[in-house]
Amino acid sequence: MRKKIFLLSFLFAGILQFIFAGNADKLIGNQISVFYPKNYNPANHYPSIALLKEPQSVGNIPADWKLKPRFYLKNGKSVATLPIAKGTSLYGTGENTGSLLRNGKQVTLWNTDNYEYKKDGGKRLYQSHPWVMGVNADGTAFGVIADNSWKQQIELTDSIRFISDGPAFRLIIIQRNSPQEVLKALAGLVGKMEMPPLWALGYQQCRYSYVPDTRIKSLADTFRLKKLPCDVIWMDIDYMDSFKIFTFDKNKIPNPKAVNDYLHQKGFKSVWMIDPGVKAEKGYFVYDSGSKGNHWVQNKDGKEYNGKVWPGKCAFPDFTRPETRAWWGDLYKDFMAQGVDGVWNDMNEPSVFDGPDGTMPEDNHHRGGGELPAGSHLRYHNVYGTLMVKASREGILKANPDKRPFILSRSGFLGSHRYGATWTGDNSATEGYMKESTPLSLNLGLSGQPFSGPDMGGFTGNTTPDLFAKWIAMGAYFPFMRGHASNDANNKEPWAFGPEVEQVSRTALQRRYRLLPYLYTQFREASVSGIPVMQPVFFADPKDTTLRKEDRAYMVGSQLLIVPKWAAQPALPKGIWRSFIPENEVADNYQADMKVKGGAIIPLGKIIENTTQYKTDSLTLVVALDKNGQAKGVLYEDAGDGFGYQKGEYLISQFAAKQVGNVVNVTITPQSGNMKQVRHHYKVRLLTANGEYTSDWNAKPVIRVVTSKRNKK
Ligand code: NBV
Repeated sequence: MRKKIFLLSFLFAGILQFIFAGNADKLIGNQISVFYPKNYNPANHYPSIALLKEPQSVGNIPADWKLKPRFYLKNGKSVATLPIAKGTSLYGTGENTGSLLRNGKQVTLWNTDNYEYKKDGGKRLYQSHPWVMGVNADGTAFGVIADNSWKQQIELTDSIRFISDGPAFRLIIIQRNSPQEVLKALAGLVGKMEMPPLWALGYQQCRYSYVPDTRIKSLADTFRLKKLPCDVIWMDIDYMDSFKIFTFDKNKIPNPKAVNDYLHQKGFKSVWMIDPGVKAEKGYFVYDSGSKGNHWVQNKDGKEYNGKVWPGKCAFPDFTRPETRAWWGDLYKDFMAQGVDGVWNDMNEPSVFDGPDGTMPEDNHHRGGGELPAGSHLRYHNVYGTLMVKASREGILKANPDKRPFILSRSGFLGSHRYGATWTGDNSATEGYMKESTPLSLNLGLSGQPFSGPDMGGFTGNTTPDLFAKWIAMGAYFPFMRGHASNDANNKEPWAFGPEVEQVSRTALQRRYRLLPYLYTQFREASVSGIPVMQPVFFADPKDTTLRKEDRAYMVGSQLLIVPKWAAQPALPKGIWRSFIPENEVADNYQADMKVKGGAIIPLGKIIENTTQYKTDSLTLVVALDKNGQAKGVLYEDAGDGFGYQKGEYLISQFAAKQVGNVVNVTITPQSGNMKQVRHHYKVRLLTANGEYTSDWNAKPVIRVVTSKRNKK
């Protein structure tokens, strides 16, 4: 056996040496280069968890390549530095506290269960993205990946500096003409988000925890009774029997299938929590089968590692092992058969109550397998959650091969957006946390993860009516929109704060649901190009350096600007941006200002209560002309779930508006996809400097709006 292992590792080292052929710096794509330190040993990093595949040389680095890193060892740590020119704005570094602009910041990449972001001054949160994007003074941009999963720090003081506790690592550098192009190139390397089911874009209601079953049902009933749009109800840990994953507490949830059926009948989907810690209790089927398959992470002596989490003493699956990932994935079969729609992977940094620094010891042992070598927890800690979600996704897909999986994961790494969405952990009910949630999600988007959002309303502490109203009015446009509350906090459902805030919530939620045709189109865009759904304002004009810091206002796609009511004097892009308010809205003091870019057309749908009612048969096209009297827009449609869209069952329609004299013609042209087109009825709302003009509803492919006084609104 030993001989066999020796021969295999010899072969493995040989293959690696061949692949890395002297670790020479090289060009690996158009304006993308990889740089190696002299003492680089591929066995310490290969295969990369962040990258889709091992990059291949396409030639030598051009002689005029400017961004050259320096590698060195300092105080026993491996360092890589990239000098930056004056006027460079830095972004990315994943999930961070603080402002959108990262210049001057320090970040630790060591996934941490960071309650209220208080540990280590919030310098490390639940995820690690060894990635920095730089925008030069002239609007051109670059990006740097430190292809390294080991514990490390990013310092953005006088230069970009990655400092690792692990062995020397390589850097991949992308150069492009704009930040958007950098993100497309990043997506080419680390992959894109898969299209989520449409229901995951709806409003989601969570609490730690909605139990028993009667409470879940009455929660669902109240949403419908009050006509507050909502798609998803979330079940937190208390549904489990003694916190044992893949079980249900018989007293609280005697019939999980019946609960899910009830929710489905009312047009809801359900998401249920699954943590990585498995109660170490003989006779519990997950622990027994895990022990039989030898699936647990080991301590440094090669024995089963145990640590304390919710169920007490737990064992932890070693997700570096392909056999363990397959076993874990198969556990979802019976679970999903209960009618579960989505899964919430929490505590997967992993969080261990009695472990050093709240996690596993760094010298714990992961056995690896397949291409992944055995290694210490110091090497695999930051990717533990990512490998867990990968295994969850594969298992859920196997259980329900015709449905798009939806998984929410707390922990993540650069590239984890390939497997699931995320939220920004345990925030608190204060205005500070509310404001911070925008740069948090923006920087996740600038680090490859387009599907994120905060615990809306704030997780810990009691939320005041005013804070809830402010938060729901600004959060209605985030890619992921879920209200959540800790077990000791007040009720935080939209009706819990009295009739005024309930109406503010209804308006905000109706806005989100009316925007779904546009929002879903942005998700499609992110899934094909890597451009984030939620974008910083400076994306509207990367050359305008006055926009670089703005992180109160934000954009959804490139055509819609959101300015929260509370954002005083935000820096906004120059040019034409026209505000609009959806028809028949009840006015209040909280709703955000929605601005359409001059030259853009935004499709709005009808007011619905959940996405099972989603139809694109009646669309309102909100048109803002550019200075040449023209505008364009896109609509992406598909079945909202399943994989037919990958075989062409989708429809992309183009909208184009053109002004000739006092007439604006809006033309709708199917562009690609072979999904049967529903007969669309359109109404145009033309926003101009002199007010608004509307057309009647009709189904013609060209809609005429006459900008005469008669139909001016
Ligand atoms: O499962 C309970 C909570 C959950 O509600 C929260 O969203 C997670 O971030 N979970 C953490 C564990 C305990 C939090 C105190």
